[in-house]
Amino acid sequence: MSVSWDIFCSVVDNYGDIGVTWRLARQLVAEHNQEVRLFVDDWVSFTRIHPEAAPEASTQRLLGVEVHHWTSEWPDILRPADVVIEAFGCPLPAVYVEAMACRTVQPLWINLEYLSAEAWVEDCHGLASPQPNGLKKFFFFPGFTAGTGGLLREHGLLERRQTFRMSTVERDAFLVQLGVSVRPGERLFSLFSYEMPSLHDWLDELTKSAEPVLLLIPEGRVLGNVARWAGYDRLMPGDVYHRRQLRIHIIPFRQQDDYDRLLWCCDFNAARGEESFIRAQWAGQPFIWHIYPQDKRAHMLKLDAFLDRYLVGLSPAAGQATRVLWHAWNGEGSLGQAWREWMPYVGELTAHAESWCARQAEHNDLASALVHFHVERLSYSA
Ligand code: TRH
Repeated sequence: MSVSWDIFCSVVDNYGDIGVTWRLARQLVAEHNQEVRLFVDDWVSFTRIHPEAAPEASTQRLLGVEVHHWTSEWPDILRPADVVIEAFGCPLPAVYVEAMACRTVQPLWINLEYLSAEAWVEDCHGLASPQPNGLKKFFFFPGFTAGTGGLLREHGLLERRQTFRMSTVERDAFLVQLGVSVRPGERLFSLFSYEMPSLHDWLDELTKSAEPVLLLIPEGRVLGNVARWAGYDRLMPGDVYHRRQLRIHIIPFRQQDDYDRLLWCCDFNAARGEESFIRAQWAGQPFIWHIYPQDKRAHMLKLDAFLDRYLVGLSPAAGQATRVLWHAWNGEGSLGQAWREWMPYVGELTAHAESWCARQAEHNDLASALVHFHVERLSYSA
């Protein structure tokens, strides 16, 4: 049975909001045969992660998803779908909410929440909040345990990753497309982060690495820090910089599936926010997280909540070195020293990253969990 879904995305900043909703929309169509409309208020961000979108269009069908540019002029002819998702609590248009309440069969209204590894998430996942118009809004939390909605993971993702990794032809062709040439013996790292005042400490350490490192950096907010370290005014895609054991190559921002391939090419990935953080986990290689900063250091609680889960199974020394490194990466502690002290454990972390990935893949994925949630609600109301 094909069910209709409306997903609303208001871009707060950066690419995480649209990154999550676009991936979810695609997956609902491709794997669950659902009819999906995605309403996004920031077309520029959308075209960055999906450059095939026409720059000026207000509505387009892309990979089976009907994508609408959501502006303040809401076309009130649109009938609400069977399932309505407000991503990250974005307020829906008032006329749309009125129309939801008027439907004969009430739509399932879901607030898709931000990702957190904190324990309280399991208690709140799936809770209903009665609304003044008689509808109920359900809170749906992604997460890392069976008691949450799980993580976005496409069917066959890990198998595709494995095939890609085994094929030097595919990998080399992809890197050529990026304009990157790898020298013999180079380890590949990727860096996607926010501004990082202490980045120079890490770059200094990389110049002294035992093996040569090629650091691939998609254009974005961290480039200012890299440019200052390298002694340039600015850096652009295509720029290459070399100092001792470290080569840096700035690459263009690519569509989402290419970002996955980039992660799969690398021995170490630095990710950020929410979406790239999850994708780095599916890459099954050691990674680090630049968490989205919040007031009163609230993000550090979230960071530690994730680490409390992630570090289970590592030796105490590797776990401690990883925690110290992740804190330093997020501005707390000396990054150079933390990197030096973490490096001896890289082998252990490599094996651990793959087993974490396999354990996470045992949980239901987020899109399937949402479809299942809808089916369950239908059977309650039948
Ligand atoms: O961009 P982010 O920092 O996004 C967010 C937002 O700031 C949001 O408001 C905040 O709440 C959230 O973080 C926690 O990081 P994120 O979540 O990793 O999203 C980046 C997206 O960009 C992700 O879908 C991957 C994609 N991407 C590409 O498609 N191509 C690229 O080349 C790169 C580097 C990323």
